[in-house]
Amino acid sequence: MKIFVLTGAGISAESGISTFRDAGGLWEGHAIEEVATPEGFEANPGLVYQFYNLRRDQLFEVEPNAAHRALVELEKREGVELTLVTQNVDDLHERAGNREVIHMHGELRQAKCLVCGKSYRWSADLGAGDRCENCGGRMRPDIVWFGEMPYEMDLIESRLGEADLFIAVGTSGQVYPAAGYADMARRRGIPTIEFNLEPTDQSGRFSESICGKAGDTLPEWVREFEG
Ligand code: BJW
Ligand code: ZN
Repeated sequence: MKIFVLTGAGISAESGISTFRDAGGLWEGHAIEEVATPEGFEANPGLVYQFYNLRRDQLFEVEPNAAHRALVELEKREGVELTLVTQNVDDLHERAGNREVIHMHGELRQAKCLVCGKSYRWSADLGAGDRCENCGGRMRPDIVWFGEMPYEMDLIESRLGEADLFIAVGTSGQVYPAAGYADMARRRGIPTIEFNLEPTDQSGRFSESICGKAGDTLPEWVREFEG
């Protein structure tokens, strides 16, 4: 069975990483649009570097949780072909042990050249003084900001087009194109399951909504899943 899983910030919440649209959606008084748009970066690069440096540092303090581990168990299950697409920029799916993780919104542990686009593994702080080894250009966080094209769109849509089951975990369904995937799956007539703390505005798009902490509900569902 081909299972397509889309994860969002809610799957990492129990590891201690904040979600985006709680607490008023602000980071130290700044709206997400100020720190997650090309215009925001141009206007105040120092603030944006700081935002992502702090979040990169945080990766060293957090661990994958039971929901991440449940997706590893699902990937290993006989007869299951898992496509794991995450909107998250943390590395908790990899650290839990999933084989293939598609980061459609980029990765905190990567930095990208503003000139030639080459992407590098980056674990130190990133700043205006850092330069690309390939062309000498300035560097930015390798994160997909609003108005930019998410990564691996063709691969994602082709996997979605052949899936037998669609699962969304811990995402509010407010950011496109990811927010459209449940509808695309439903139009194909496959079952769609949402795991979220609470019913979302998007719950109507799913054939089943399982409410509760993903760290509780997802392991239980995986244990009972028979393919
Ligand atoms: C739990 C839990 C627990 C908590 N257990 N659950 C108007 C209409 C349609 C589209 C647009 C529009 N205007 C603009 C657009 C496009 C725009 C968009 O969608 N905007 C909307 C806000 C309207 N999208 C884009 O710009 C995207 N690009 C694009 O469309 O390109 C096409 C194009 C390009 C160029 C020209 C022409 C076309 C790019 C989107 C990039 C998103 N980037 C961000 C920030 C970067 C990453 C970072 O800094 O970390 O990615 S935004 C932010 O939101 C982040 C996330 O990946 C993303 C999704 O959020 P997510 O994961 O759903 O988190 P939350 O916080 O919203 O929800 C958490 C959920 O978990 C909640 O429901 C909780 O209840 C739940 N929960 N604890 C289970 N324990
Ligand atoms: Zn370069």
